[in-house]
Amino acid sequence: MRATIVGIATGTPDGGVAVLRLSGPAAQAVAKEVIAGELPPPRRLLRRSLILANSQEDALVVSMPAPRSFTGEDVVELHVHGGRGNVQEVMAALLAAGATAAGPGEFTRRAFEHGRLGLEQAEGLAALIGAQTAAAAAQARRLVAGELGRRIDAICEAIGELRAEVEANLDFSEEEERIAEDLPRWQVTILVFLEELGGWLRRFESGRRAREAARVVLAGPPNAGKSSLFNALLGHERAIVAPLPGTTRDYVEARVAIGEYEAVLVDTAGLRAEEADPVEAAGIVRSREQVAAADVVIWVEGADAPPARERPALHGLVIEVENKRDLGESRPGWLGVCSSSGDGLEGVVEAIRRWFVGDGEEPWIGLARHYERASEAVAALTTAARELEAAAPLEIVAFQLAVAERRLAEIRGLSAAGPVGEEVLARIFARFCIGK
Ligand SMILES: Nc1nc2c(ncn2[C@@H]2O[C@H](COP(=O)(O)OP(=O)(O)O)[C@@H](O)[C@H]2O)c(=O)[nH]1
Ligand SMILES: [Mg+2]
Repeated sequence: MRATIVGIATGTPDGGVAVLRLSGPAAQAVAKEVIAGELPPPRRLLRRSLILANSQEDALVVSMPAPRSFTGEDVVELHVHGGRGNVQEVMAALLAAGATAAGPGEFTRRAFEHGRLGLEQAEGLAALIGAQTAAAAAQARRLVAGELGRRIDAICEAIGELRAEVEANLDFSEEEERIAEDLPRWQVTILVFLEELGGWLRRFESGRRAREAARVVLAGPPNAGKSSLFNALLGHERAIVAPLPGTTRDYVEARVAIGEYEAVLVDTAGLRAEEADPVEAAGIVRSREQVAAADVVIWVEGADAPPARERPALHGLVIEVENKRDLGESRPGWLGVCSSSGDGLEGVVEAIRRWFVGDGEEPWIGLARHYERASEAVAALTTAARELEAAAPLEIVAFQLAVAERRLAEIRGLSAAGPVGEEVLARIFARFCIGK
């Protein structure tokens, strides 16, 4: 019989309340052993005393019998007072009653094994627990809710239908005419699949951006007001501002919220050609490195200065900002700001935000594994389309369609499509905390 596991389900045992969760065939028996009195009826949270080694603990207990529980097994949750000492004592009582301590991700893994969750939903849970921003959490919740899973099921079914049709023609390969009739329709169908999957890959990419912090580098000539703009965006004086050119010697970075997203803002030493002292020169080398690694470059020049003579090749999203607009305007078309008063700052924030939202399609969470499998499905479908075009044997076309189906099904971890290897599962669930 499978072990009945117990884990602390709340993030920290030092909260006001801690939740211990039992899952497995003996969950109810183990709980009964510790509770004075009856186990509450299913799905009702009732107050019970727990008998501990030297005292009693006042708890709220809920029982969720299989299969309608998170893991698909019998589950009992005990809500007890928080605090390490108390939680350890309750834990000890449950272990003494026959439960085994859960490993990282073991509850979620059981949920996956009992078909309560697709693998991508399990990964979504890990992402939700690890989400550092509201945007990341929102995406993770959608993954957990099964949005991607439903689309995968739908497209796999459609690819499967096409494959069945192609396979049905395998035996009639001499009937060239019939196949010639179906061919254009098959090709169009594959193109529709490719378009859909191409959209997924784009949305995975914007999802990745939304979850990560963008590296936003402020660069430009000395004295343009880069450090002033950096401080203004941060809302406090972090970088040194001075009227002397060459004040910022090394780069300075800080995290800043960009609406619901997050950015690492980097202030750099001004770029100038004319010779600087060795320290400033070293700073300039670093500035160039920062610019090269940037997702977004905010190129700053001051309204009181002539156009910069030196401007490195910029890539990524480039935002041209003219600072010191209180002193005039000499670069029409640039975003104008006045770092000293804060005028125009919202425009800069909005421009950075565009890096995250991209072309407006709603971003999806796409973990690296999802992106890889979907890309492999795209490659297989592309090959299938090319082979149809080249009048290759239909077996080969059907094979490529099957590969595409299998790659997509692997995102969900479905065993019908050939089980996802133990190694992959172990890697995914090892990332969880204990108790999840
Ligand atoms: N009038 C005006 N002066 C500014 C503004 N922003 C910065 N400065 C001044 O420009 C000088 C250089 O600023 P700083 O932020 O150190 O420039 P950096 O070398 O590009 O980092 C300082 O004397 C700032 O007070 C602005 O919006 N208006
Ligand atoms: Mg500076």
